[in-house]
Amino acid sequence: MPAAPEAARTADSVRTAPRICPLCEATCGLTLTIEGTRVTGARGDRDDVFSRGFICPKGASFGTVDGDPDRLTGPLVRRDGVLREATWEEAFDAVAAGLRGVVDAYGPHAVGVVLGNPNVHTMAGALYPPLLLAALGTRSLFTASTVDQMPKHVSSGLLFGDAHAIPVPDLDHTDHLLLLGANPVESNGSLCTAPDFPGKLKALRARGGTLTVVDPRRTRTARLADRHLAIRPGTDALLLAAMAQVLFEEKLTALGALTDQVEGLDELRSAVREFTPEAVTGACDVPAGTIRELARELAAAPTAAVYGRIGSSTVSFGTLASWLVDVLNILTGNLDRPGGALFPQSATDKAPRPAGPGKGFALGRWRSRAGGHPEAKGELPLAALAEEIDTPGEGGPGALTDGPIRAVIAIAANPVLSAPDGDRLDRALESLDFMVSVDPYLNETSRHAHVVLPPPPPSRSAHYDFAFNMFAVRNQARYTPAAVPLDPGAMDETEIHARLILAASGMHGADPSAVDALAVDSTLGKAVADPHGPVHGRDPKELAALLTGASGPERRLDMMLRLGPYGDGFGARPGGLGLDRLLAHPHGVDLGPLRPRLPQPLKTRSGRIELLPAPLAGDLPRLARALREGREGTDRTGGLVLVGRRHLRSNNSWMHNVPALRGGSNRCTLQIHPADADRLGVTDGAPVRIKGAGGEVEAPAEVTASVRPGVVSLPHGWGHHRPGTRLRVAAADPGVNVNQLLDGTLLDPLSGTAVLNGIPVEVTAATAPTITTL
Ligand SMILES: Nc1nc2c(c(=O)[nH]1)N[C@H]1C(S)=C(S)[C@@H](COP(=O)(O)OP(=O)(O)OC[C@H]3O[C@@H](n4cnc5c(=O)[nH]c(N)nc54)[C@H](O)[C@@H]3O)O[C@H]1N2
Ligand SMILES: Nc1nc2c(c(=O)[nH]1)N[C@H]1C(S)=C(S)[C@@H](COP(=O)(O)OP(=O)(O)OC[C@H]3O[C@@H](n4cnc5c(=O)[nH]c(N)nc54)[C@H](O)[C@@H]3O)O[C@H]1N2
Ligand code: SF4
Ligand SMILES: [Mo]
Repeated sequence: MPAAPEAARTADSVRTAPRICPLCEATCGLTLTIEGTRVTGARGDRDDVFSRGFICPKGASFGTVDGDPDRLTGPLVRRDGVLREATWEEAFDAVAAGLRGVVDAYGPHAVGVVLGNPNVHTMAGALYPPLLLAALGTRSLFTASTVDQMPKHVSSGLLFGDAHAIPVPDLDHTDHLLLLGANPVESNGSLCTAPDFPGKLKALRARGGTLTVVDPRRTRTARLADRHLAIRPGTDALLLAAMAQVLFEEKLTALGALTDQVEGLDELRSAVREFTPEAVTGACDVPAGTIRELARELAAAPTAAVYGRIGSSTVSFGTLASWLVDVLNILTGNLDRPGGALFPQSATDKAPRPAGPGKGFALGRWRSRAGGHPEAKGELPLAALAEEIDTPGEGGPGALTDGPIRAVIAIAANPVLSAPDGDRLDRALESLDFMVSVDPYLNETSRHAHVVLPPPPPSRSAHYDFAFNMFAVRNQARYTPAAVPLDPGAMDETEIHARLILAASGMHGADPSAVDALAVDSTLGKAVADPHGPVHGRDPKELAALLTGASGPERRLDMMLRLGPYGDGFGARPGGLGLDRLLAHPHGVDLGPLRPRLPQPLKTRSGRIELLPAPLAGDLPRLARALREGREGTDRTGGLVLVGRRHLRSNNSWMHNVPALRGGSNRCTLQIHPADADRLGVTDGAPVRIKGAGGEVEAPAEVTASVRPGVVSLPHGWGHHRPGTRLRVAAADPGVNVNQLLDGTLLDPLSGTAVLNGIPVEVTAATAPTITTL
């Protein structure tokens, strides 16, 4: 566990400290200015081996995000229906009793674990949740992945046998980038960790490369491109399938080094035969000739990469689209080659095994109780959380059996805003026997908790990017210790997680360092038994004694680095990586550009890339049917279709409380094309009512030609009007919750991911509130 807090420094001492930014996936190195214990400034760290000084407006506001006065400084426990300040001991007593009561009465699956996005931005979120799930023995796991990237995990699982083997575009070297449903100029990129993504796109064009952006909105990224295709929402899978069809038809496939590593090429050729450009052009609203050109250019480019994100993922055919992205990379020989799409090798990955057949990837090993949704990667759809709580009864065959979920552990998760139908979830959470939130804010979700356990602000936490280094465009490793000591009475988030695990496993009150010790024992035990690993046959106790680090999490990081692909192997590979090296290099250790790695990452049963896995082949007829019936987006039949958007100065549901990041174009408006606005009698700035299957919301219209006709756009993460929160700034201009328009039933069937883009809505002009002049 973390060392005891150092004595607070004197208020007048001004110093700087490095801190990797946790506010988006770009993981920029920052230099914080610290006055006393307050972060008063942040600038890009020019010496950072990866980000080289880049910073965005969010990173520059690190100090105000960190020092938000609405952050909770100590735990809250519900007494007589009211959340009141309590000691950590009281809080964990309440957690232990609350969880125990539900597990004893209803069984482990009656405890739902909900993991939100910031878990991938904290060390705690990477190191402890798997242990929590094991301690509870629950399979009721819901995460932000099923409102985000689960389609990519499923497609990678099926293609490569490993749900985490996700190829990333080689941004620094590619000659040709086809980008679908992503707006990295605002989002700074996702499943492609690249500080200064916009600069990399500009550099690509400056070196003579080409950029094509496919997006129903003319985004800031689209404006940087050589070509922007304003596709009809929800139809990317059709576009990509047609490109694959053209590659086959025009004999443009050139698998190169991949030729002997794939199976199913002929089957794939027949599977996409019907998706000709001429067949899909009407649905996609992209000319057939353009689709052919896209395919030919992809084939002709010296190197090229296809990359798709949110807008091609959280849609009806998200898994098919995610798969087809890699299919195109494979068919053009661009997978696993420099300038194409490569598999990063992160320093905390397991040391590479010899290539060969693996266990493969299974889907639907169990099902959710109420909805019968198949699990994907061990998770159930976040969109189904509400029904798992509020629907009584037993599950069907293969379903979890413990009856409704009666307790929820929500860690860094605000599903009332980020998942479909927040009103229903709101009621469901309120009905629970027990709920605990690990969250710095009392917000739309944590207000339902019986216990709120607040982590300290990011300046008080050490940081290592376990998750994002797996998707980074350059291999590197960086660690920043806490920049400011813990405040009196605060608890490190790693310790909060460890104590939660103890409470969940009936060991409440034990020393939390026992959790790290158990994790170390288990990992080292496996490592010494592994004949291919660097420590085979050694004594785990001897290895544990060699670990360095001032805290349990540091020792675990040291262990993972030393066992990893660049590690010192506990002496087996002198000069290799360990925590010491990272501490000695506060700006990071560069591990070089992405390099070809196949066949080593493959874990399919065949040991090859399985181009047309059965679940995907089984989903293609659904795509064909939608094409025939014109169901892939209703704007073909005259209705409006809703898509989302992100703003550079936002972050999902939790950054609207920072004054410096608000205002300007960062507003919760409904973007609508002038032609649609005219037709509906909607004027710029006037309120409109938007109606979807799950409910209605009202927002000001923003009439703009940047959305294509037939499409409207609302951002997510807004709707801060609910009582009982402590978000004083956000509540003053709450915006509306776009996810209230959804009823939670629209899912990509293979991945259980909510359809958040391309959903039919009705828009009407709302009567403006009467303005009375006094
Ligand atoms: N309509 C629509 N809905 C969407 C999306 C969309 O594009 N459109 N995007 C989806 C996507 S991609 C995602 S990832 C989800 C995100 O949605 P969530 O998973 O809910 O994540 P956030 O809203 O980022 O933050 C969740 C909570 O984490 C807390 N938090 C912040 N920092 C920390 C920390 O250091 N520790 C802890 N313990 N908690 C912290 C915040 O206070 C907040 O309550 O939203 C999804 N919802
Ligand atoms: N500033 C900021 N940065 C963020 C976040 C944030 O909230 N704010 N969130 C972070 C998170 S959790 C994530 S997952 C990433 C996401 O990062 P991105 O994937 O870049 O997400 P968005 O910026 O929402 O861009 C998605 C784009 O898809 C388009 N789109 C919608 N429907 C379709 C469609 O059917 N087809 C196509 N081709 N395009 C479509 C939308 O118009 C939008 O421009 O961003 C991360 N970074
Ligand atoms: S781009 Fe992302 S990681 Fe970099 S400074 Fe901005 S918010 Fe932080
Ligand atoms: Mo996300």
